[in-house]
Amino acid sequence: MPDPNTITLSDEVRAAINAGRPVVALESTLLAHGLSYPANIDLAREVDAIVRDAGAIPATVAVIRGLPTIGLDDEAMAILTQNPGISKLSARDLPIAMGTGIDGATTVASTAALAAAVGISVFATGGLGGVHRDARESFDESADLATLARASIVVVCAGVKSLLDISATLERLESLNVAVAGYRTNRFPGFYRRDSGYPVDWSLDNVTSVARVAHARTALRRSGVAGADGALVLANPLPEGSELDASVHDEALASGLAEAARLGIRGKAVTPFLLSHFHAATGGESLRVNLEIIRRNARLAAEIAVAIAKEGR
Ligand code: PSU
Ligand code: MN
Repeated sequence: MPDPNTITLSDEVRAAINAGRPVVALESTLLAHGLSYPANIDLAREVDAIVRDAGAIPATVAVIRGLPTIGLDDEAMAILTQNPGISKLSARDLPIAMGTGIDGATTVASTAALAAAVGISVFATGGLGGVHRDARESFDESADLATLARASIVVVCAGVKSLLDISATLERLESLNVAVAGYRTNRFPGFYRRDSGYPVDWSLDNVTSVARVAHARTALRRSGVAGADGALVLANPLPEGSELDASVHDEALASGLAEAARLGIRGKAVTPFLLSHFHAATGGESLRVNLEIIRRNARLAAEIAVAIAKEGR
């Protein structure tokens, strides 16, 4: 366990980790920058209950007054959800946030890095960051990818959004030795849609097999085997009937990409800009889908955390 002055754990999360009980890490950028108040706080409360119902302890990650914190109290949750100007912190931003004492929301990269460092084995999010469509010119590739190559954790997500270059993202995950499997599917999901148009090599059909894979990866890493120190990305598609309508999706995507290019949106503003464009352009339909994805991923992550704890005994 790292120095307690570097990463602050809530009493509940610390006790659960020490006892080997199931814990699920949760990302905070999707609350602070992917949704607005009060939808974000409502979702945070719902997800908390979903994870507990499934037998695990929820552990939302953020930086509060310069302290990387795992397991947020009500005050920290209020700071995170009611302050749209709060910083978005990737892994490289953590020392800056700590040194300057600010509050910030953590991305997939920084959430996975912090959670893995304290021994949490499962993390639930919505969609991963990835390679942007204009990356050949902009070099815009999310630090989520390189960080997942070094964070030993199972990441439950709904694939990546179609606003990214999905093919390039999958190729980069392969180059970086990040394991990718579908949950009960051989098609990589595209967040709002069940099938991004690209396959995944592996499908895992139940949480026990996910837990066995996670334990095998940990065993290889502990044996010093190169390439085994990264994440396992488990892509959990929406059920049939819940997807965003294909033409609504394609229209929102085209107008969002055009608008981002016209306004010259750059850097870490690109992803939040496109997400909020989607919510506006689909008249809230994408918001409904987004919430459903996060609830489902939190439930599956909790079931996996329970299975990992059981298999570990
Ligand atoms: N993709 C989504 N929803 C999100 C994000 C990505 O579908 O909320 C957020 C996550 O926090 C992710 C971050 O880690 O955006 C990636 O941002 P960037 O592309 O700037 O690395
Ligand atoms: Mn970027």
